[in-house]
Amino acid sequence: MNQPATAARLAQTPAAPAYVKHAKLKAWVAEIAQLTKPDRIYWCDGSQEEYDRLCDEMVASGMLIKLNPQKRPGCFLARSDPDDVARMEDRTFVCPRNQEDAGPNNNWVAPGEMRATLGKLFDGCMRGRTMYVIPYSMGPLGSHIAHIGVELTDSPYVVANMKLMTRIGRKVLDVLGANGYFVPCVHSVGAPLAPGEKDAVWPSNKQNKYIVHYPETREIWSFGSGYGGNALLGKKCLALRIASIMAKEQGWLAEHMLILGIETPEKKKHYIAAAFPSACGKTNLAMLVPPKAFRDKGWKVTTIGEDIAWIKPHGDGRLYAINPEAGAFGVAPGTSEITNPNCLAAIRHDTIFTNVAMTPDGDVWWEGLTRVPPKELIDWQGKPWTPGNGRKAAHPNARFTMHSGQIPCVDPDWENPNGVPISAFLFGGRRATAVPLVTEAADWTHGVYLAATMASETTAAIVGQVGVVRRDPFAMLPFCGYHYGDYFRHWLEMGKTVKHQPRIFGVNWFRQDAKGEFMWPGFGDNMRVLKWIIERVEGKAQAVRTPLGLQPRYEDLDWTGLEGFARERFEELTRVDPAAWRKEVQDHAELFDKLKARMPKELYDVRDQLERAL
Ligand code: O2Y
Ligand code: MN
Repeated sequence: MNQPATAARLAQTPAAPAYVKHAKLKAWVAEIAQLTKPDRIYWCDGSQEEYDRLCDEMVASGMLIKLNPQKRPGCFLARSDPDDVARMEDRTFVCPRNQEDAGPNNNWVAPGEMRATLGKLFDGCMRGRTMYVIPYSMGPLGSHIAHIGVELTDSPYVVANMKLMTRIGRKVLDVLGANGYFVPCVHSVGAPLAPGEKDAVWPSNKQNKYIVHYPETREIWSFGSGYGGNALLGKKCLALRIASIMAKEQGWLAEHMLILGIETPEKKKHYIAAAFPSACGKTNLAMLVPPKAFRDKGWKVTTIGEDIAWIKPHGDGRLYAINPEAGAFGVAPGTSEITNPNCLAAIRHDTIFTNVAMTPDGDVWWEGLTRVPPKELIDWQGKPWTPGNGRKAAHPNARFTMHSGQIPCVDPDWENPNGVPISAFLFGGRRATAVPLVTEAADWTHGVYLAATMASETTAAIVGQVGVVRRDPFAMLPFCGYHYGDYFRHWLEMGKTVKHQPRIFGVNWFRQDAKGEFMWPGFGDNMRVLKWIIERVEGKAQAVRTPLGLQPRYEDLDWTGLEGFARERFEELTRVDPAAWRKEVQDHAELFDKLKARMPKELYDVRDQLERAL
């Protein structure tokens, strides 16, 4: 990697704290400061005092609102600019030298051209602001699966969120030492301040937004947005796009997956990693509360992570996973005592809310939190709101940021540096039609096919159309940092590296009946499907062969507590409609066609078999 370390640069390095021993890091910070020209440089130590001070400063500047300490102790509300409310896929670029390497799944601009564009935008972009240096670890400190990044940002909101969601500060520099490797990340809201100019409450750049990744040098540059995945560069940019590239080179997997633990009544512990596209209920599944009848029998669910998994082969022939994050940036709307009580308990305190509504007594509210909305609210844009006025009180992509340690059902091993062994992979999307409740792949290659061809209806987590079915292989469409064909091949190869391959399953909680109603209750009742999956892994449950793979019969699921669920409804929910599937398989062919320059032949073979079976 290209980290400059010339004597001249070092001579110009602004004073870094004495504990910073890494000469290349200091030189790089100086270099970026020379370009961006901040008024001040601040090295984050990661302490609680530092977090409290920054939050106080943001309250003073109006960027944060302190919520009622009786109702939400340690909580704050941020309201973003209405133009800066979600990830922007059309402004996200992966720029390897060779365009083919980015694949048709990424926006590409030649790196030289992109550097020229960004060079101009970043020149002086931090004037009037502080540049914060955030050393951060993705993964438990010192874990052999973890990696270190350093984000330079002019947003104190980013620092506060990174403190909750990753491990930041001095302890990271201790692990980095004098020569350790770090991923360099530069972020600016792109709103320099002239002397005496009043700052915006949520500074951003309306004209220019860029989220850029350079694979060869593993650099991340983000300009113009202060929101979520665009600005918290450890998350989608490092932990998925750059990490997916590193994982391919180094023989591991960086995936858009939650990780949950399941303890059986026999006290056997299993871990499942599950990939779903954005805002498909991953947080709810990761923190699932089993139905009472299951809890009474001794089934327990625990959370390792709710968005990202880094997975490595282990000497015992299994795949082990860590959650590289230490907190969540979860979607608030729809989160309630009924859908996710664990999450609601986690965000009672010490949480940053973004773009939710505020009650007159300084608490928060969003659509779905309560059945009946409060009589009056201040909406996510700071305007008075009353029920029935035709506007949403919270933005559909409103978020909470909280530390994973606050989740009541967090797994005791959530910070285990060695990770946890994975028994099964789940791949799911939001599909109103065609896709059955659960299907087990016949083998690893078939499982890779199932994941490669998954699709989902889009939601508010991204800017653009909502409710359109799009192919989202492995739920990685916005996050795979290289050509999807190479990515599928990497998955096929990874299967060969482990003796004990996790089983692979496809799920769909969102199938609808002819009246447009969801056929499956979802939420805690998903435990019934998870139980079948665990029993398949343990060789205890039956399944029937269908053209799509193996499926449970009605009698293979445990219906205790849901006896009213009719056999006919289950059969409809798991039905394979050959006509719909012939169309699906055609869509698969179209996807493969777009990727054909690098598609593995094995997946064409599975497609042909599926076509014949139908
Ligand atoms: O809107 C954003 O920037 C957040 S996107 C996000 C946040 C947390 C978890 N997943 C996602 C996603 O889009 O997959
Ligand atoms: Mn996600």
